[in-house]
Amino acid sequence: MDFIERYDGSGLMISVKRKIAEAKGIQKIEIYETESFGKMLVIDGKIQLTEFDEHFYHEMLVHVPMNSCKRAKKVLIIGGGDGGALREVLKHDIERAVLVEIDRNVINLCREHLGIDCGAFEDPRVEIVIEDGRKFLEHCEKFDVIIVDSTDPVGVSDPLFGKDFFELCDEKCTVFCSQAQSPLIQKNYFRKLLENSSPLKNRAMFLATIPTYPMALWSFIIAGEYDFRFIRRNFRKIKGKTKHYNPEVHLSAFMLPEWLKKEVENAY
Ligand code: AG3
Repeated sequence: MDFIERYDGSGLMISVKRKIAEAKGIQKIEIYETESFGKMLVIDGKIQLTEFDEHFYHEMLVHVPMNSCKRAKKVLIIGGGDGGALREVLKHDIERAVLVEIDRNVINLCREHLGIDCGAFEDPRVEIVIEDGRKFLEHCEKFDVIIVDSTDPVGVSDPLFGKDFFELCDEKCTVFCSQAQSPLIQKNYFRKLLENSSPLKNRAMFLATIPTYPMALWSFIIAGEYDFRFIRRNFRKIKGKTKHYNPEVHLSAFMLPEWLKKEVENAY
């Protein structure tokens, strides 16, 4: 059987052996066993991760901001119900990680059938909150780092790409990082994000290759008081290994090609 995700006149086909699990609540969640990429998580028809390349994404989303902090003890993850980002956050010497996920089905299904959290949900430093991330920000304390691991900016994730959301994030953390969609396709998502995230201080963009995401080139936004002088010191202290991230990859991710540099500069 072939699974196909289509976007803007193109798409990606992945051969699947079987569907392992499915849940329908505020979103349709499916977990598949694929022919070549291990298990795959799909939400509302869109590929969220495969075991083959989820490290590329989660390690960049987490270690780029975490390793750029002078001190990161309290971390907030918005979204990320599969537990991949949480697993990476826990490799750092933190005191507390709060994961705010709007859809409890994502956590339950992934914990039972996917397992990429590697026990992260049971860690005593972790607190899980089932709530809309934007609403949570209105009443939460300040965090050292906020990481946004969302789906595309439609449906339940739409509020996580609004100007008021970025304003709140700017207030509620020292360092901010969010996944920022493909800079090559579905450009309306990307442009909206560039426009609305302008309230963030020191905003910068970085890139990673994620083969199973639209057009394989993915972007991220970092903002706040990040400082690359801490990268190597923090990297040495990470517990457990990384499969993709290292300090060289971290720095090179900020080298934007000319076409993208222009686009980002124009949006600033
Ligand atoms: N969320 C960002 C991936 C979105 C991919 N979009 C798509 N396939 N249309 C990843 C969540 C994994 N924790």
